[in-house]
Amino acid sequence: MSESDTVLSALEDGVLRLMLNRPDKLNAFNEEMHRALRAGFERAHSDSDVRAVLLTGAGRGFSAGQDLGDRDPRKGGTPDLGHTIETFYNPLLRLIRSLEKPVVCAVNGVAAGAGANIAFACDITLAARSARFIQAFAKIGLVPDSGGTWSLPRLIGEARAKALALTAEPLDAETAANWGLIWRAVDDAALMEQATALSARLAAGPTKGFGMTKRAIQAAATNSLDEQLNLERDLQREAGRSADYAEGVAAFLEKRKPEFKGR
Ligand code: LHQ
Repeated sequence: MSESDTVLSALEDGVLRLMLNRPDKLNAFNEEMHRALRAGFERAHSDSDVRAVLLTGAGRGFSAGQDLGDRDPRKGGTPDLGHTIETFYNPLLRLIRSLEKPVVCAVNGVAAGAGANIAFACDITLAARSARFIQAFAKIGLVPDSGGTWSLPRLIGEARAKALALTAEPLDAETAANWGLIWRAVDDAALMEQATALSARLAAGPTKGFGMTKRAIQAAATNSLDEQLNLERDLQREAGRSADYAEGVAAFLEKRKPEFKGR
C-alpha cells in the first residue's frame, strides 16, 4: 500500500499495480490522488524490482478526470487551471511516456477528460467492453489536456479527433479498439485477469529491450526516417550488449525457456 489510500499500490511478480481509488467520485483526480499516482510512477522509474506497471481504477469507473469540485470557479476567484496542468498532469504524462518499462492500462469503466487521455498515453491499453471514453472537456468549455490534442490526432487522425473533442460523445471500448485508440476491448469479467497476465508476461520479458523499443516508437513521432534508422542502429547496438540478448539467444539455441532479468 502507498502512503495515500487514493492510489492503492502493490508490487507482485515485477508488476507495480497502481489502482486509482476514489470510487465514489469515479476516481476523479484531487491533489492527494495526483501526488500518490506521481509517487507510484516515480517509484517505477527508480525501483529496479519494478519491471512493468499496471494502471487501473477501483469501482465502476477508471477515472472521470479532474475533480471538478476541487477546481470550482464558484468558490471565489478564478482557478488557474494552467497551474494544475503544469503541477500535476504534465509531469504525470512525462513520467508515463519516459518510463523505459511497459505501462499497461486496464480501463475498467468510464474514462472521461484527463482520465481518458491518461489511458491513451499508456503503452498497452485494454478496456472492459462496457467502458466508455469521453472527451468531457467540451462540455465545460475546456480544451483536451493530458496530451489529448497530441495523442488523438496521431492515433485516430484529425477528423475523428476533432469530432470526439468537440462533441464529447462517448466512445465505446470496441470502437476505440477498432479505431486504434487502445489495444483491445475485452469482456468485463475477463479484464483484470487479462491485464494482470499481460503485465506479468511483460515484466518477465527482456524489459531493457522493451524500454528501448518504447523510446524508439515514441521518437518516430518527430524523427525523419534517417533519424529513426540511426536511432534503431544505436539502440540495437545497446540491446545487443545486454544480458537479456545473450540469454535470449542461448535459450533459443538450447531449446529452453529464457530467464530475462531486464539488464
Ligand atoms: C465527479 C466527477 C468529476 C468530481 C464524476 N469531479 N466528481 C484539468 C485541469 C484543471 C481543471 C479541469 O480539468 C482538467 C482536466 C479534466 O479532466 S476536465 C474534465 C473533467 N471531467 C468531467 O467533466 C467529467 C464529469 N463527469 C461526468 O460527466 C460523469 O460523471 C461521467 C460521464 C464521467 C459518468 O457519469 P455517470 O456514470 O452517470 O456517473 P455520475 O455522474 O453519477 O458520477 C458518480 C459520482 O461521481 C457523482 O457523485 P455523487 O456524489 O453525486 O454520487 C459525481 O458527481 C462524481 N463525479 N465525475 N470529474
